[in-house]
Amino acid sequence: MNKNLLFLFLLLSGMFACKPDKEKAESEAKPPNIVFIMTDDHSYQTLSAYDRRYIQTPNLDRIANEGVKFTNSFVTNSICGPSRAVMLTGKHSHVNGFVNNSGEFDGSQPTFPKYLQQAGYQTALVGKWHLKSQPTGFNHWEILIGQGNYYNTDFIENGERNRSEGYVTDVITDKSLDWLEKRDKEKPFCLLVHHKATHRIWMPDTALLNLFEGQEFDVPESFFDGYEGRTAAAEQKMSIDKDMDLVYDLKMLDKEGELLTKYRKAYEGMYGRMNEEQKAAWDAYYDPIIEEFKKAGLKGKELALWKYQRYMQDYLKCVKSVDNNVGRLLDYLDEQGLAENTLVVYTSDQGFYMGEHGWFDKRFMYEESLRTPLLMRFPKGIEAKGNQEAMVQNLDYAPTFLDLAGVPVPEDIQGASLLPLVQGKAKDWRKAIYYHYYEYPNEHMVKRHYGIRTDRYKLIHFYNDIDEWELYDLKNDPDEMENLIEKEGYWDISEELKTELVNLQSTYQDTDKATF
Ligand code: SGN
Ligand code: CA
Repeated sequence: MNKNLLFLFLLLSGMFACKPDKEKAESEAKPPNIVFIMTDDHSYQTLSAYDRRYIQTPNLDRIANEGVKFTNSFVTNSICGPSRAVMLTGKHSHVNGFVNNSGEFDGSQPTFPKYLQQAGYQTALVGKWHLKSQPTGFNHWEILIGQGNYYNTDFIENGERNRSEGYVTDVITDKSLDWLEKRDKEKPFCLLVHHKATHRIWMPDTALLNLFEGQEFDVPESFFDGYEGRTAAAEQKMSIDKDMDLVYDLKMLDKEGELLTKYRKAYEGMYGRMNEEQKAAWDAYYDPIIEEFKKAGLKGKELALWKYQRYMQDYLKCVKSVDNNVGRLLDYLDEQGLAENTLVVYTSDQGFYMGEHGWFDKRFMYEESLRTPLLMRFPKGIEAKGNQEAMVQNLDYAPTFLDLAGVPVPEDIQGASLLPLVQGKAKDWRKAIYYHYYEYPNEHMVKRHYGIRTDRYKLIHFYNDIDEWELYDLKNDPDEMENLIEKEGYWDISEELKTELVNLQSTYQDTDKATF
């Protein structure tokens, strides 16, 4: 070996020899990173760490197995923009001002990304935003326009509009990985990966179209609910049977143009975004189903059940893409030696109905949409694993992130850090949660309501153009089929809950319900 080569060899081997130690020392000294993955409308029923009936999600389950699964995780207002605003601010909708999807988020208010920035974090947001105003508090952002599209969607990147070819769940992950690669590696980071999936109209990746071939999914017991004693439930417009559009939601775009449904045109627009290759794969899968469907001439209950099966097929394939892509992110963290010093969070902006009560969509304070999946894998140093049963809300994410980063949680934040809870150090924890939904009259026609949930009971007041109370015993009636409000023997319980509800409204300063 000549002298120069020997020198180079020694230099390189020296670099490689000391790199792991250097990285180790750095990661020990650095505040933990945060990867906050959120999907849109992903139900806990379709995440196998919670429910194994419909799909296996091994990558999401990995977060649960290596971390904490929150078994009683709820939102405060089950709708997209408002849920996101609650997460960003740690404050209820009436406080952060974004009460329904028609609003515009006041981006001048404090949010957890801003506090983290001030503490030296690099912050980034990739994917769905849905808050109308431009994101604030991020060093980098690339957001979908409104709901975005499943195929070849447009993004706004730091103000500029660009189209990205491909399937949206893959693209959002690619962009997230890209940012992780390019970030300033000297600083801790907080990355928000916010997927469009599994939002309506549940367009699967063409690569996964043949998944679940021939599979029949179990129909929920409450699928043919008659809504007795529940006026608001009876008057919604989110029924699989009556409101799910054959062409738009279920992709029955027949070439003959005979299925002239209300939203056929809208679907044509979405289908039209696909390139020739994507369309060919799409048609190869759906065309035979369309043909068979037209021949079958289904009606009544048979048709409703057929719609349910088609809905599940499409939705679950979207879930599968999410799971695969979460796997890519977790692998990247492993490969880069980042896993140990990173909090990984997986959640959805709310839950969703998979045919329970005959529905799709969300909004109601009933369990399927009040709940949301929540999995957290904590960085080294925080020994937290297994199931956490205390009632937590999306209100708690902001203070948890701040607490983890060593930032004092501001007094006006209404949620609480989950760190003491998961470490078994919480002195006392909430015994009841508060909920308030405002988006009425609007799509799906779910009436305005607010309510309280304890570990056993739920009391809801529907108001605005209706004045009705509902009471459920979640232990004896987990499907919430029987409204007990007028039933003998429940008077004391409902009075106690009403008092507690008023207390919560005063604690959270939600006393003026007529404002919005
Ligand atoms: C869209 C959907 C609705 C959905 C809302 C809110 N219709 O308007 O079905 O309830 O979003 O969803 S669609 O025809 O545009 O798909 S949210 O998750 O963004 O709040
Ligand atoms: Ca949503």
